[in-house]
Amino acid sequence: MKLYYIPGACSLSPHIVLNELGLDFDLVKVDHKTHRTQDGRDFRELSPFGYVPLLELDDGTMLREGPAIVQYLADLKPASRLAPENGTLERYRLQEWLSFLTSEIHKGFIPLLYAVLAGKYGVETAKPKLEQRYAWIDAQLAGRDYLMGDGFTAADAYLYALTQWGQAAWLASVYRADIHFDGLDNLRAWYQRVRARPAVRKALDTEGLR
Ligand SMILES: N[C@@H](CCC(=O)N[C@@H](CS)C(=O)NCC(=O)O)C(=O)O
Repeated sequence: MKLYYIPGACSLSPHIVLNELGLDFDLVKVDHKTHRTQDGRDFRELSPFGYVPLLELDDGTMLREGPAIVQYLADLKPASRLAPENGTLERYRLQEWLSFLTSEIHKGFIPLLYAVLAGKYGVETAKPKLEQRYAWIDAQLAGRDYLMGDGFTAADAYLYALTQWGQAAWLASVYRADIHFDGLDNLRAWYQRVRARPAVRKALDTEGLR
């Protein structure tokens, strides 16, 4: 299996999941400016829109879209409980989280990513919405270690990959668009808890993120 990734991008989520599962995999780095892979291929020929994550299976099948990729991976090792069993209400709860993260948080960052083009108005619209959604996540984390309760799931990996964007220097430099987590004590404790996991530390080290 190969995971195509850009350091620090949303592909960090399946990277963490692969580490958590202890699966054998290769990483292929993609240059976000040139869209070329580290072995010199044009990434847009592999991924229609040129975005990561992309998972290449051993038979050459390509699987796209982060929420689908992490569920595919977790289902390879059901005992890991990174995704609850298919067909159970808990599985739909995981999909509820992954859908929320992909549409409300992940894509919520887009106007900030494009803030230079969108201008100050775009930031002033996008930032409070993200902060409101992070406050809601903070409330959901009250009294629980991870998003779905006592155990780490694929949803935690995704939220971690997205939350580290919040205070990135490039956001702070553009119209002070960085997201503040002040007062969100549950979220901050969760972040440190996830960050301390060996699988997460290994992914951060590999991507040169600290
Ligand atoms: N819908 C896709 C979105 C993936 C996405 O937005 N990837 C970004 C990084 S977080 C990317 O590769 N951007 C590079 C580009 O678009 O050129 C998913 O959820 O997997």
